[in-house]
Amino acid sequence: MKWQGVIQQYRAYLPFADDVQIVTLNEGNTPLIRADRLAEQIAPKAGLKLYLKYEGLNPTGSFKDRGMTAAITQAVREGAKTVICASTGNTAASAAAYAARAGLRCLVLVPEGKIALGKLAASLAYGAEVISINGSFDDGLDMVRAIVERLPIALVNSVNPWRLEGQKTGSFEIIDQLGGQAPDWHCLPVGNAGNISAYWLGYKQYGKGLPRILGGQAAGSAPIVLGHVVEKPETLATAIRIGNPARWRQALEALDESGGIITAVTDAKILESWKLLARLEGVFVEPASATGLAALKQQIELGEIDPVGKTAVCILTGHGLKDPATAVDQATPPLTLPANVEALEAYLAASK
Ligand code: AN7
Repeated sequence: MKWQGVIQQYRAYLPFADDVQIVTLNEGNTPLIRADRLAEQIAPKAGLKLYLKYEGLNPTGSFKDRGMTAAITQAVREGAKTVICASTGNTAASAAAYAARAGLRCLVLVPEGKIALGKLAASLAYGAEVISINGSFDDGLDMVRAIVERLPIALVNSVNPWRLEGQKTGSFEIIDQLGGQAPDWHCLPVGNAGNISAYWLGYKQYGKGLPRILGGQAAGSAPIVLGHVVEKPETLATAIRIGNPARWRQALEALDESGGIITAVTDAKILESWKLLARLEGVFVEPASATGLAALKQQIELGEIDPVGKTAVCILTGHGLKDPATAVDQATPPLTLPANVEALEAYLAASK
């Protein structure tokens, strides 16, 4: 059957009215890529079956589109004319795109100077009203939660339950792509904790086995690991620069019920895994998206996870082109040569 987005594909598992008008960009159906070179790097000779769920290949370049098709579909159903969210960037771009498609006004609040360029560019291109606040994502979330109490505006952050409904289709897809069974480990970055909560809902609902969940937080923004709010979250992985996750309680439930682990990884380790993904497997992601892999690598090194014969899926939440500045900062600058073949030949001779 032709793929027409996650609502159409998994309709039987979603609580939409029969006659709902679906707002979709044909999101989902992202590749689950076997990564043998990477597996050998992080767990030599262990026979680890490692898979990468490349969510950066969704229509707006991040996993957020799965939940956004659901949230915008339901907002339209309920008669909304305006939607709003706070965002570190990806939710903003996704909300802006689906709102454009549905003909809704869209406002997005982003932390000033802490949103990656690709996310800002996309949100503006889709015609959202982008509002920069001199505060964190958490401050923005407080603001949008308060404004929807006062004005008839639909909130499309993952505190909106429809976001989780759409997002949980990621679990269904992984199980389908693995031939009908769940992996042993499901590894992902944790920011506002919508994704971890949604995946766990999905695995439980599908009834085809349960993985253990491994959540990674950036060390400078690790409230769930620390057990307290982080007032001034910091990390180079700006997508997950969040100090007070809205779905904190549900994340703890997912971790507890699955026998899972939540751990903090340093920015250096996030970048290390980000580089391994690109250089060993040709998969370019934004830094936050490497946090699940960094957590897995770290827990294997610490002896907390035994990789032998296991199947692990790492959720790669956003595309590398979201954050071109970090990619360029991390690289050696390109070489400059005169425009002739002799110069190129001389370079190759010297660099053998
Ligand atoms: C690439 O866009 O919170 O734990 O406002 O963009 O469900 O929050 C983004 C989060 C991981 C964390 N990876 O997911 C936002 C926002 C990427 C992200 C996360 C985000 P949640």
